[in-house]
Amino acid sequence: MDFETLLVETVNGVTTISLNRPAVLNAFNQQMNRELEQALRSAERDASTRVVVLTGSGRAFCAGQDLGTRMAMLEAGATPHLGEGLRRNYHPLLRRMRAMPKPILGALNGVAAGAGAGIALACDLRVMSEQATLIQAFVRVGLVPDAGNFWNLPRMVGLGRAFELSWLAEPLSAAEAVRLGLAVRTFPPDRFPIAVKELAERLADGPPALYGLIKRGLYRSSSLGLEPMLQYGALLGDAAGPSAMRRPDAPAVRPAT
Ligand code: LHQ
Repeated sequence: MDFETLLVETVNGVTTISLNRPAVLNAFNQQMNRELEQALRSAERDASTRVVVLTGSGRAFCAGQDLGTRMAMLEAGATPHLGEGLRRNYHPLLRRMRAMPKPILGALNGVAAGAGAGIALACDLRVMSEQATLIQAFVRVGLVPDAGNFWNLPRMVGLGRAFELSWLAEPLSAAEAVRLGLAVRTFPPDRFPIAVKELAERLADGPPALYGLIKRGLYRSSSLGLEPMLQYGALLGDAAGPSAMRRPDAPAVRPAT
């Protein structure tokens, strides 16, 4: 499938989707929202994709909503409806990322701001180039955070840090992002592509059905109490045995003696 705003390639079970509007730091226009949703849908269906890497072309990951497009709309007399833009352009994308049973690795090669930070935090895990930053930029442009940030950010960093990041809108360094648990590893910029490839291929080598079940369990844990989560975990446990054995090259699962 060819896209105007994305580069997509699949190698060794890893589908890399690069946001590709580098002149505007990969800011989202409606077309990129739509194309990203399509690319994720086709990666989900594609049997040769075991892991998705989401990254950016050029020096940024994503600078959020394209403010140029937004200014042009305002100048043309359009009334800003943030909620409608979020419902139409971002929510389908965020739902698709959450529902996809395959791992999504966010490879933050550079700055992730506003809705770009929202999409980054909606990946299942993140690695960052040492020069990358995360910015909850919304208040700088008169907006409240969303595109998933309201849900993900406080769960990841706790309420105090979520207030600090959202109100002060300062760039958070990669090292600090790892310290707060927002990213799992940093790599020097010159090693970033190869380090991302190695990690993604390691994930692609893992048991896909188990990874999918673990993804469901971990996300469900954010909204369930202990007892329902124990029950849900047991259901996932039941599902895990046969699913683990579905992979032809998986070692045989033997009952514990
Ligand atoms: C951009 C952008 C950009 C267009 C840099 N758009 N061109 C959700 C849903 C619905 C509606 C509205 O909003 C939302 C939520 C949002 O995401 S609102 C947008 C939130 N994002 C921001 O506020 C970030 C705006 N950008 C920046 O603060 C800076 O560009 C950062 C800190 C990301 C990078 O700074 P620098 O490294 O100094 O780069 P730069 O500022 O020089 O930008 C390079 C070029 O990219 C420049 O164009 P030019 O033609 O002068 O080279 C910028 O105009 C363009 N650009 N962000 N969001």
